[in-house]
Parts: sequence; C-alpha cells; structure tokens
Amino acid sequence: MTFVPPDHPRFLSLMYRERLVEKVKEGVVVLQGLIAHGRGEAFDYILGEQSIPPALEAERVAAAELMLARRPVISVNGNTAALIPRELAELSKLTGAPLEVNLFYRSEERAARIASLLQMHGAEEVLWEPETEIEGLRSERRKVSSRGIAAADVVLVALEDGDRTEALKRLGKRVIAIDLNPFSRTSLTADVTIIDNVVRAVPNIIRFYKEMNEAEAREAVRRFSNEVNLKESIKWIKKWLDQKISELF
Ligand code: PTJ
Repeated sequence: MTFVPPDHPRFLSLMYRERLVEKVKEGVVVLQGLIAHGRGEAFDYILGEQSIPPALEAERVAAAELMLARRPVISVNGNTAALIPRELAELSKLTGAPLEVNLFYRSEERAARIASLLQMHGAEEVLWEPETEIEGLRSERRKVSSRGIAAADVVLVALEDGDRTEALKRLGKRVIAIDLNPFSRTSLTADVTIIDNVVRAVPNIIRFYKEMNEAEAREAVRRFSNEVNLKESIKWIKKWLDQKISELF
C-alpha cells in the first residue's frame, strides 16, 4: 500500500482510493468499480464532502424504514464491501437485516470472497448463493436469494444501477438508495434516496437507528417526501457552486 501522509489535505479520500485498489488486487472490487468511485468522488466534491442536511434527513428516514420493515435486506456489492465492511456488519446486526451479496459483474468466486470479507468483519448473516431470479431483469443482479431480496419488503441498495431499482419497485418493494449522483435513475426511482457517500451514510443510519423508537420512526416516514428531499439536495449543490463562484470573483 502506498504511504499517504496523514496531514495530507485529501488524506481520507486518498486512503479510500488505496483501499479500493488493494481490494481490486484481492478480487473483491472490479476495475469498473474504480470508475464508478471516481464518478462518486466528483459528486462528493460538489457536495463539499459532507453529509448535507437533506442527506441527514434521508438517513434518519432510512433508519426508520429499516426499523419498521418486516423483512429488511441490505444489498452489498464489491465497492461497498471494500469501503465499509465493518459498518455493514454492524448495521446488519442492529437491524436484523441480512447482508446479501448482489453483483453486477458476478462470478461465484468473487461473491464468495465478498461474503468472507464481510464475515471477517463480524457479519453474522450473509447470503451469497442465489437460488432464484428477479423477473424483468437481465443483468447478473437478477440472481437473488429466496431468503433475502426475493422475500424482502425493504431493500437498502448502494451504488446501484437503475434497472434493478426499477425491477425491485415493480415487485412492490420499498427501496432505500445511497447514491452520490442525484440525477441517476436509481436516485429518481427509489423511495428514500440518500445523496451521500456510503462511508458517511451507513454510520449515520446506524446512529439514527440507535437514537430512534418505533413511534418516532413512523412519524419520520409519514412526514418524508423523497421528491422534496431530492430537490433540496440539488439546491445544496447549487448553493455550494454559487459560493465557489463568489470566492473566485
Ligand atoms: O461490485 P459490482 O460487480 O456489483 O459492481 C459495482 C459497480 C459500482 C461497478 C456497479 O454497480 C456500477 O457500475 O455502478 P454505476 O452504474 O457506475 O453506479 C454507481 C453510482 O454510485 C454512481 O451514480 C456514482 O456516482 C455513485 N457512487 C460512487 N461511489 C459512491 C457512490 N455513491 C455513494 N458513495 C460512494 N462512495
């Protein structure tokens, strides 16, 4: 691993890059995952690399949805497993939602590797051997577990493709999506869209879950509008850009 000086202004961002590169070498992350991460970094930059207020609200509602769900499931891909394995394991144990390995660039070997990485970080329930398929979806993501995504009422996804989000919605599931791009099909289709980096979003969801009771969860879900929240997120980006312009001239 390349040495990154801890006082470097972009230390955290560089460390996450290093981790992803390491995990490419270990066969956990695909090369395409690095491209996806780069796109995420660009959006994160214009959010000021922070959890903006609308993201915090969506994260609290995500915690509420997970609390109220009958059968919640957390979908995990290569990038999220590499970036936040411990946090995913913690969220899974806290909410009782199994982690299901669901990959766009699927191979059995890679799925097994991701499952063991999650287990090494404390995950207790990891589903990675799909027995069934989602109808109306042609990518490898169609392969799901009958004990997991197939039976779930609420699915948390991150760095997701629009096709599967739409397919999950068609099946009547509620979808919570973490995606730094507010314009992606996933962001526009999900029931709760979190415009934040997964490395901040999942710890925030954990914190909100611990602070909340069921009555508060019901109230948070009742008051939430994803459309309003998404517009607020885009306004924050606009505000950040306006501020940058005023600093320049
Ligand atoms: O591990 P696999 O085989 O399932 O493949 C995973 C990738 C990420 C390669 C696959 O899902 C993919 O190609 O994703 P996309 O279609 O590029 O979408 C990724 C989305 O996630 C983009 O909108 C990015 O802006 C966003 N994104 C990237 N990094 C992060 C992120 N969102 C939140 N946190 C991030 N760290």
